[in-house]
Amino acid sequence: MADPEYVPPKVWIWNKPSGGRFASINRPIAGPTHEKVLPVGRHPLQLYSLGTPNGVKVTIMLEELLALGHAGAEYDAWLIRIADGDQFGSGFVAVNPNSKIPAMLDRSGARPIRVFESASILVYLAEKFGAFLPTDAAARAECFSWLFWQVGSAPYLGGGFGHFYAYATTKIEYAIDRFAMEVKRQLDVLDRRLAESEYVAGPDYTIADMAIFPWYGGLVKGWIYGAAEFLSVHEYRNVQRWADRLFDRPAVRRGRMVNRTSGELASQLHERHDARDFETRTQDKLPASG
Ligand SMILES: N[C@@H](CCC(=O)N[C@@H](CS)C(=O)NCC(=O)O)C(=O)O
Repeated sequence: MADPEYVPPKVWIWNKPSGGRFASINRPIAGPTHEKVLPVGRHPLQLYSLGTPNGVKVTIMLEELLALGHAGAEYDAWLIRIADGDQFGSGFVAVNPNSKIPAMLDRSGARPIRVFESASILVYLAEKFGAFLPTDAAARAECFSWLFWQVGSAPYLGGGFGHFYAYATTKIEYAIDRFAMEVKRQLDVLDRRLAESEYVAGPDYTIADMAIFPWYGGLVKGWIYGAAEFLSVHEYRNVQRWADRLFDRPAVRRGRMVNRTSGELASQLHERHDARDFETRTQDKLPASG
């Protein structure tokens, strides 16, 4: 139930931290908070990101493109620590005025091209390399429909369910019920689709799968929010089958390691500048920093 004591004032003002896990980075204004130039590596693509579900969509795509032999998809992945406010540095804001990871610079042409919003980056890369996006009109439309289904749905999962179930300082039954209901409905949408189709957009693996997997695959595998039991995710058998299949792909496994800062040290590759980094530069292989 809503807090009976709280009566919203006539005009909302920012006079206290929002509370919850991300209180230190939440603010009601955009723009940079400090000057900071972004690093640039030697590869055509520069990625500024973190290994969250939104970040992982892009690193999976880049690893898949490289696995297909697209050398032009070589990339430097730089770590943006959002809990430290790196997304508010002037260099980052110039690449993404929305101050959220992931953000990418394509430096392969005469002038750098900035791309932000994870789905936009997926479409950009799919078009640039002619991969993981069907060309047939009907199949392409289906792929975009599911891709944008993810874009519209995941905020209910992350900002709604995940926030109130896992991060909020108080457990509000009304909010958790509302978003658990919606997330279970979304899982059922996906489960029914995957009962009739091998991959989300049809018989082929596409950017729609790459976008949906880190969120909904992560949820049914218990990787995000620790809510597998609460949401009875075992019920979504087709989503489970699909998630297992994606997780079997070496590029997906590599993509999940890039810019990752939690979990087993061997699974964390904070920055990726070379394909060999997966073997030599995971956190278990680097000297512990003071
Ligand atoms: N719709 C955006 C969402 C990106 C997003 O929410 N990124 C989060 C991490 S997963 C972030 O950077 N948060 C930092 C902040 O809110 O200050 C996308 O898909 O790229």
